[in-house]
This record gives sequence, structure tokens and C-alpha cells, in this order.
Amino acid sequence: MKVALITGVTGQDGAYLAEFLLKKGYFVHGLKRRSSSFNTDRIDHLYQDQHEQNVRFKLHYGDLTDSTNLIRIIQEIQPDEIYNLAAMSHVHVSFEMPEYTANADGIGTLRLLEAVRILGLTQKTRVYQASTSELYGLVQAVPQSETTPFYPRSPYAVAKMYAYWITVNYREAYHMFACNGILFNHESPLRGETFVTRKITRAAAKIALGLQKCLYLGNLSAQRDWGHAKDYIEAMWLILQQDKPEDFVIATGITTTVRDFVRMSFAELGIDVEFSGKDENEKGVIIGLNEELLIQHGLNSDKLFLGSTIVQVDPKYFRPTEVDLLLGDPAKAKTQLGWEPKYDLSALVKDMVISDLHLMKKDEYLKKGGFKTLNYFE
Ligand code: NDP
Ligand code: GDR
Repeated sequence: MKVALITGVTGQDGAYLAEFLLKKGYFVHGLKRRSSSFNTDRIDHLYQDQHEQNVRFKLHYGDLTDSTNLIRIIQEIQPDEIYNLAAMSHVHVSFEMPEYTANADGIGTLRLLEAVRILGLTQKTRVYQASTSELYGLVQAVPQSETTPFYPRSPYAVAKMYAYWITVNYREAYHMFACNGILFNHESPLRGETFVTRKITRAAAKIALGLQKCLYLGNLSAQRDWGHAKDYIEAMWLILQQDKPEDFVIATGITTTVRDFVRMSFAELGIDVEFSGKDENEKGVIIGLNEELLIQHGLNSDKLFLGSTIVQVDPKYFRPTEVDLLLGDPAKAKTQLGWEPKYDLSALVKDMVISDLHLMKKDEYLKKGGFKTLNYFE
């Protein structure tokens, strides 16, 4: 049985990857951080009681900032494959926490590679490094491929740049099977709530249900190449199954503005939005309601009015330095890995919007039933 270690197993990608590898028959170990409350929501469905027989999923407390902890865990489990997904992954937050981001995302990767080397596992353990399209930063050329120069634009991207090169260096210096997946943005119903797509789909659901009035966003003109996380974790696995260790761009080859993602999300629920104004003064207003679609989703138009502003720009979400345009060229992955995404953008939007609508309806139902009113401080 193949043994895998996933760092960042409690995150969006970690959860999908753990499920994927378990289905493939792996023994999956996950590294999770200690937290004062449960932080395993995304993987609770995979939990196995460690007293049962044939357990194939095990969590270990750990942190990428703690090398002795990493060495102990890797020594204990002797993994065939390590997927290094753990990171402080929020670009905007990295401007607030640059030092921690460098430590976890940059040096954290070094700690992991060193652990493999110190333990004499360089010829046994294959390592996948979660690299990112943020490395391209300030546009040098489009579409961006494995040979496009990097120009990182945030403390996050600079830290990931170190991680990218230290992975290449360990591959060349110690003949390790260590690879970078340069993944463009990938989203899903499990996406963290403060990333722009999930923030939009949650707000669209709430606004459609009359639970929120307006969605405040930053740069609406940023363009991203958005894919579905389910497709992208398959590429991670494929990268480690090759004969030779190499780096791959994983993307859809299509780019869309944040503004269009907003339009598509609301339209999915039957709300047509039009934008007007510029920069800080840009607004999104309801210009049409599709009664048929609203009814189909169990919504009614009572609280939705033509002409009402449901999207506004708040400059607090602007970044000190922005990445304006990301558009990936997945040609190498398609030819060499045989990788082909199953979701296009509209299928992704639909998956996220419908999931958030269910979530908000459930929340509302519980509140109305009196199950969400406990106040521990009264
Ligand atoms: P998430 O933010 O959803 O998950 C990050 C995971 O890392 C969480 O499990 C988090 O734990 C964990 N983590 C954070 N800091 C540490 C630390 N110091 N030690 C151990 N674990 C830590 O990210 P995604 O799943 O979206 O992304 C996975 C990886 O891929 C990340 O490295 C990200 O930078 C990279 N990436 C993501 C892309 C995307 O579009 N999603 C695109 C390209 C790269 P906790 O749950 O406790 O917070
Ligand atoms: P990104 O994702 O920075 O590309 O990093 P995010 O969803 O945070 O931003 C995408 C774009 O949307 C603009 N934007 C906003 N972003 C957020 N979060 N909140 C807003 O209100 C908002 N309004 C506009 C941003 O300015 C940006 O241009 C993600 C992360 O998953 C990284 O870990 C990963 O490496 C890259 O994708 C590829």
C-alpha cells in the first residue's frame, strides 16, 4: 500500500486530495495544526476511528514552522509521497503577516525537504510542492507557461518563489523526485470564505434570500484563470506518477474578471446585475429578475428590487501591489500528463452558488427553528 503525507490536509485542496488518494487505495497521513476549536470540517467525512481495523487515514499534529516535529512524523510514517499544501495562502493577508508567511511558506518547504534528506529518504519519498501562478505577478507575457519569467508581487508570492527554487535545487542537488505544480486559481464549495470567488457566491446566496443587502469588494477588474479544485488535485497526483520529476503549469487557459464572476454568480440565481461607474465608485445594480430561475431555486423576488445596488467597491480590499492578469497555458500538462479538466467556469460557478444557497437556507432554517440563538455570554 502506498503511503502519502499531506500537509495542509484541513484546507480546500488537502480535503479533496485526501479523499482522492483514499479512493486510490493509499494510506493517507495528514498534518493538522493544533487549534482551540475543531478545524477539521472539510475532512470530517473521512475520519476513521483509530480503534477500528484497516484504518487508512490518520491525522498528526504538526506545523511547517517546527522542523523537529516534521522530522519525527516523516521518520515514523516513511511516506512514498509528500504533498506540501500547507501555507498561509491568502495574498492580501500576507502583506499584514510577511514574516510569518516567509517562515511557513518559504522556509517551511525547506524544512520538509531537509527532513526527507536528513532521514535518508531522498530516493524513496517523492515531494509535490504547491507552487502558484502568483509567481508570475507583474505581467511579463501571456499566456503564462513553465518558461515565463517570474515577478512576484506580494510577500506570499516572494515566499512561494523561495519554495519553488528550493524544490528545484533539491531535485538537482540530491536527485530527489521533487516537483512544482504551478497551479492557477482553483475554487470549489470548500474554498475559504475570504477568497474572492467564495465571498461572491456566499453573498449572492444571502442577497437572493434577503439576508444581506450589499457585497463589498476590491479590484473588480482583476483577471484570473479559475478552475475547479477537484480537477487540480488530480493533476498533483499525476505529477508525482511520472517517470521523471518536472514542473507543470495547471490552468484552464481562460481568464475572467472578478466583475464577470459576480455577474455569473448572480445570474445563476436569476438576478441580472449591471455595473456602472469607475474604480472606487463602481457599483453593481439589479437590472432584471428571472422569475422562472428564482422559483426553480426556491427563491422569491419580494426582497429584490430593480435598481437596487447590491455590489459596491470598498478600497480597503485593494492590495498594495496587485496581480492584474493571470492566464495559464496548460499545454505541457495536457500532453505529458494527459490532464484534462472536467469543469469549465460556468460549471464551477454553478457548483459553488448552489452549494452556498443550500448552506444559507440551512442556516436560516436552523435560526428560525431557534437552534442558532445560544449566547454563551448572557
Ligand atoms: P487553504 O488556505 O484552504 O489551506 C491551507 C492549509 O495549510 C490549511 O490546512 C492550513 O491549516 C494549513 N496551514 C497553514 N499554515 C500552516 C502551518 N504553518 N503549518 C501547517 N499547516 C499550515 O489553501 P488551499 O487548499 O487553497 O491551497 C493549498 C496550497 O496550494 C497552498 O499552499 C496554496 O498557497 C497553494 N495554492 C493554492 C491555489 C488555489 O487557487 N487554491 C493556487 C496555487 C497554489 P488550517 O486549516 O489550520 O488553517
Ligand atoms: P488570489 O485570490 O489573490 O488570486 O490568490 P483571491 O480570491 O484572494 O483574489 C483574486 C482577485 O480578486 C481581487 N478581489 C478580491 N479578493 C479578495 N480576497 N477579496 C475581495 O473582496 C476582493 N475584491 C477583489 C483580488 O484583488 C485579486 O486580484 C489565490 C490564493 O488561493 C493563493 O494561495 C493562490 O496562490 C492564488 O490564488 C493562485
